[in-house]
Amino acid sequence: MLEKHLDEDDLARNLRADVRAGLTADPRWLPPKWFYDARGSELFEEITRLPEYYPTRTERALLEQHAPEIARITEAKTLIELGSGSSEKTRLLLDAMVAAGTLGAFVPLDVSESALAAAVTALTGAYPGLSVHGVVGDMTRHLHHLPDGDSRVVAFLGGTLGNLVPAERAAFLTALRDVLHEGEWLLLGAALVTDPAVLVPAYDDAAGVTAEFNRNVLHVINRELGADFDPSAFRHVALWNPDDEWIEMRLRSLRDQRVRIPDPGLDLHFPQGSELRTEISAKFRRPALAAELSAAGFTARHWWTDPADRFAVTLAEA
Ligand code: AVJ
Repeated sequence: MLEKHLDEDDLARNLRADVRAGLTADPRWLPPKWFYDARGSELFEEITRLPEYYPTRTERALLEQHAPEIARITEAKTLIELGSGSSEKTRLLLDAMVAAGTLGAFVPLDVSESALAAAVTALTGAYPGLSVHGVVGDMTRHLHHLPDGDSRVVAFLGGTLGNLVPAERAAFLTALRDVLHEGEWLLLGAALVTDPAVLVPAYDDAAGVTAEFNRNVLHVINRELGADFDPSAFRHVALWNPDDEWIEMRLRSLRDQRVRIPDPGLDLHFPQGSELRTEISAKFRRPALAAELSAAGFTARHWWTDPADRFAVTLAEA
């Protein structure tokens, strides 16, 4: 079943506020959550299969290796997943937790209703004994709608924490800690700082799928707010920011152009070469991540990485 905390109105209101704030700022920016309409979620799934995009397969290998141990340590009765998307990798956790005999419920939460509905249907069929309860919501606003319980594990995979800037991460982790009881768990997937020669192509693939994904946010704004962006007049840019240790995705205007967004009534000028930041994807180091978790009231208890040290799965106790 699906529980909805985002309807079309709420979505448009929220997008309008973000567009007003981000596109009138200097430099211009937009939050990455607006990539994920039905098309954007499909493009992201395509990204996860690209040769250059190592995070998904690296994390999957880690989960394959360690899911039984994670199930044993946590004795999860309820698995919650934030930003669940297709929940494809999560099946490894579900298999292990069902096999351990503890799990009764799975609660995926995502902003994309289409991706979530497909996942809930597939998982309900694949796990007949399990209660699968999808929540359409925004993880930065709707944590209080998650079901209460005991022995809950919150999975936050894929490196999505890196989409938030440090202050947002602190607020988010603290809010998450607040809805958990002592002894419950956060299972966090985090991409690690690694060679920019590996990082940058992961966000600028040869087939141009990430470029399409990036431009998709302009299609979303056109559809939801009646704007007249010409997405083909913006070029995809991905770069490594060594000071902040994050990947930035930007859209660069290919020509001097104006864009009209009727509601909130913006008339925007994009000089040729001007940029709009659409995503940050922060990469982490172990001590700093442990410190962030600890500042939010979690204790990092376990840490697993791949041989190349590009991705970590960590288990933190509330
Ligand atoms: C889904 C947020 C983890 O930051 O790597 C993939 C999104 N952006 N390619 C990431 C993304 C460009 C992805 N996350």
